Amino acid sequence: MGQTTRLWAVLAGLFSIVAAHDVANQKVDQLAAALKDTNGQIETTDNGVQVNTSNSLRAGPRGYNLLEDTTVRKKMIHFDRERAPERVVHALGHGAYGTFSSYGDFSNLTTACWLRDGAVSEVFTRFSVVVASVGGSESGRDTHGFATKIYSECGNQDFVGNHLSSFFINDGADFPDLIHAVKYEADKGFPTGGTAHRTAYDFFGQHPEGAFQLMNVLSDLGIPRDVRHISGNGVHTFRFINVEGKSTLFKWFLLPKLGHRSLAYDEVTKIAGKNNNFQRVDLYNNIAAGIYPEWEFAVQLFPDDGSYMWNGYDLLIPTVIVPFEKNPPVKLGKLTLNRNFNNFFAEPESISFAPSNVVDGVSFVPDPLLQWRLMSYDDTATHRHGSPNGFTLPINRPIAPVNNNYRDGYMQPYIFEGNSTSTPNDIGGVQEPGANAALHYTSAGERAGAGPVGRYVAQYDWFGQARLFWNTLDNYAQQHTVDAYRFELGNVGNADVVQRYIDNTLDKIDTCLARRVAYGIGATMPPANTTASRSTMQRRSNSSQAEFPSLYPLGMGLEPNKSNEGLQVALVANDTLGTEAEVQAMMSLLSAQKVSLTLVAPRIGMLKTGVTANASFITTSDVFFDAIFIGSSIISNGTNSAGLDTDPYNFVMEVYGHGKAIGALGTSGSAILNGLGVGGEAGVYSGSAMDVTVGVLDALAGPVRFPQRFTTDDVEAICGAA
Ligand code: HDE
Repeated sequence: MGQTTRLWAVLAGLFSIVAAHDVANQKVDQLAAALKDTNGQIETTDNGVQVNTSNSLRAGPRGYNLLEDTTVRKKMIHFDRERAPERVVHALGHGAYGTFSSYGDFSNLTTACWLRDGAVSEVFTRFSVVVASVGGSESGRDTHGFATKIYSECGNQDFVGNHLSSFFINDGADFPDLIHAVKYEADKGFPTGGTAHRTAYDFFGQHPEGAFQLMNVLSDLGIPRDVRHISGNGVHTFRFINVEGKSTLFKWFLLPKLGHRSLAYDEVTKIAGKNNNFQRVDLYNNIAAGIYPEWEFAVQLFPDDGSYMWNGYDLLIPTVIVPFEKNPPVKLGKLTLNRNFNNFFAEPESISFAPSNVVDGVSFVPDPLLQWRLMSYDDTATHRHGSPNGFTLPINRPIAPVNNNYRDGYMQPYIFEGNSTSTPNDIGGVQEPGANAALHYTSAGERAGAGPVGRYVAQYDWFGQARLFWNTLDNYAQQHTVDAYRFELGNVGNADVVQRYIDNTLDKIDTCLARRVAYGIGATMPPANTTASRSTMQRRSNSSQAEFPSLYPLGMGLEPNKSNEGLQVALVANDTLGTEAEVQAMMSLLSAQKVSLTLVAPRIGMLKTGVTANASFITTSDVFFDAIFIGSSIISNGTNSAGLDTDPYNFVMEVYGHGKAIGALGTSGSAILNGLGVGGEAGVYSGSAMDVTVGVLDALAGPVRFPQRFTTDDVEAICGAA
């Protein structure tokens, strides 16, 4: 290669990096152009005439409204149609903007431009829950959606995943049935936000392939603290294609740099009542405070030999997961969420994701669940927007040029020039891309598509996969999962459906699990068969002994030294509890870790101690805090044994009951803790403000919760000796 051409190549390379960077700004500029600022403007009708629309036009001060009051009528007509249909699933959601940065040049794998060296693309990510409708609680136990749209220079690339790695069904044909079964009972209209009911467990009982996923949802993974502490999972296998047409199969993940955190189930139910928007508030406020959550985009790679099998794992069955220990994911890039949206309806509500939105270099496999998704999302978006032109909305518009012969349709925003509306054409219309634009790929002999036409049901050891997860859980995590099954099945209200699920699903996974669930809800316990359960009963201390610890990222000790960024702690204070000096001492340590402190007292404002409370036991609740502190007592008022009045007492004891860290400051600290009967317990600290704050921060970064406080079953009594 000559001197000059090499120089040109380097320049071209440099230019592409510069272009990539600008790509991110291009979307920001495109969105900025769509912003409409009506603040301070004179009110007008929709035809631009300034008018008062706050008072009806009437025949005299006490007369009838006039039909010719077109102003208010138009206002009313628009208002009556402001609600667009909510999503049929994942209706309850929120999101934020950010960037996707590639960690290097991955053109060996794919021609996708968002994985080029130095490529930075703007993104929008929407988080959601599957079952609840708009207005429900985001913290509810459910599968959480994690959908990201990358506005790359070669087109929009959507990754529409969930926070859990598997799914409930293998064939999209069953999806409407799944959703009908988990949503409210048609003849009652309830429950509207969960699966603890008859039709759901009748369905789950018929679909053992979903047993692993359901157990994930019923473990503490199903009740994440917030969306900054969940991972994204593509579930399906996808295909990378590089410029030579080489196909490599992959499963994608978004791994949270902050690690995983969950709530306690009792907290979930209380947060649902006290602030059903807890998760969107957490994301919004953290981004507003400059605390930007990040995830690493990682892929498990599988050679494409045309069989869609890898080491015995069937890559065409979406419910089958490949443990990270077997195929460690490779990190290719980073997602950072760093900008809140301007308008909820125009952005998180109107965005339309579709797994079919891929750029050249990314493609699909013949997975019957994925295949139906390639149809459904575009279809439902057209319904939701009441128009096939939803892709022209600012939030859905790519930065890459869109030129095609889509014409007309409701709310078509463009005035297309010229008369050519077909391709191919020789009259100067839209031209076909060159032959090599077609997405050709070679895989070592595509065999999966071969065989007689028919309706097939995938076969796999469903119960084995669920047992693998059950055996990964430590005994506290198992207890929480047993309690969740008891809550769900205990509310089904149909003994046959319950017993069938226990006998035909849980007993096949683990007899001891089935017996414990049955025991708790008064159902018939399957006969004990200690042989099968011996392994579980022995493996009860912690999950690190498990074969695939990655299956349960909340496992004790799996994510040590987690960042505490964006967590919230409270200091319980009143006119005799808490000093300004200890508040200052705590603040220096807490702000260094970007942990926010709220001072909670019987009233908001300046207390006799000189401390200013910014919340009260009425305006907030202990369930919103990850740990709490009790201010040092400047006098002991002896109002009750612990020296705490009812509200602070309940506040502290509920935190204790949820297994969270508690710190009592100053010399009075240990007396107050002993008074509460929790002195010396794990996760309970007393001493100087500095020492206690360090202790609590280490607890938040380490064990986070102290499950030793929770009651657990007498497993041997229920399941027989180990
Ligand atoms: Fe969805 N799914 N889904 N889904 N899904 C929708 O599209 C569908 C599935 C997921 O924040 C809908 O725009 C079918 C798996 C997320 O806007 C709809 C099947 C996974 C979101 C739809 C599945 C998902 C949706 C409803 C089985 C995890 C929210 C509104 C064949 C990998 C996206 C909409 C957002 C939304 C259909 C299965 C994730 C109806 C037919 C598996 C995160 O099109």
